[in-house]
Amino acid sequence: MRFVKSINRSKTLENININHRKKLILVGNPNVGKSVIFNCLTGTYATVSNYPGTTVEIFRGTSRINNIYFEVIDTPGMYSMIPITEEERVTRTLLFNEKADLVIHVVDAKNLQRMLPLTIQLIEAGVPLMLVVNMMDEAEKLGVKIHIEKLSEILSIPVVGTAAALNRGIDVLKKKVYEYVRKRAA
Ligand SMILES: Nc1nc2c(ncn2[C@@H]2O[C@H](COP(=O)(O)OP(=O)(O)OP(=O)(O)O)[C@@H](O)[C@H]2O)c(=O)[nH]1
Ligand SMILES: [Mg+2]
Repeated sequence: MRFVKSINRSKTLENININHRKKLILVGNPNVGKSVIFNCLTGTYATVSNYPGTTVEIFRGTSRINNIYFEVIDTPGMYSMIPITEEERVTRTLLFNEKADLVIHVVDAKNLQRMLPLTIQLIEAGVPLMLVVNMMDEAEKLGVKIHIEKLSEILSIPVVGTAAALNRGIDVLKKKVYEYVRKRAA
């Protein structure tokens, strides 16, 4: 499902000096809410392009958190860092070529156990990583309780709980993203 409200090449990355922008890449299994989060972060404008030599669509948008501008990249769903599909190959290549300041792994709170192996793979790949446990609303309805702080402690990476479709947790996510890149730049 696509959430880009408007495709506008001229208005997106305009006026923003590329050297001053931080890069943020959203990755995760299909259907976990990456594009909803992309939209929460970037708002109205996004550009879409095929990854060179492929039919895989990559969405890029801009986000501003306090005084920092971000280029946000929404990737197609992937199950593993060992690629099988063209989408997975593209996402893997993007991760290694784009040199993100932060990679956000989005998982579905209802299926945490099934999705954490990719988190481990991303940690092992050495990317600067944050975990977003999305669909907390649905997990709660099912009586699934997730200890966000404990998870962060165990994985040694920042973890944020969100229900992006309800705009829940997005402010906390933005705050953590800001703190992360500030700390990394220091
Ligand atoms: N209840 C609930 N639904 C959500 C939440 N986040 C996303 N969704 C819904 O989940 C579905 C998938 O969301 P997308 O953002 O398209 O997921 P995606 O990860 O981009 O999927 P792919 O692009 O196919 O990899 C949509 O119907 C969203 O409305 C959430 O926090 N709570
Ligand atoms: Mg998507």
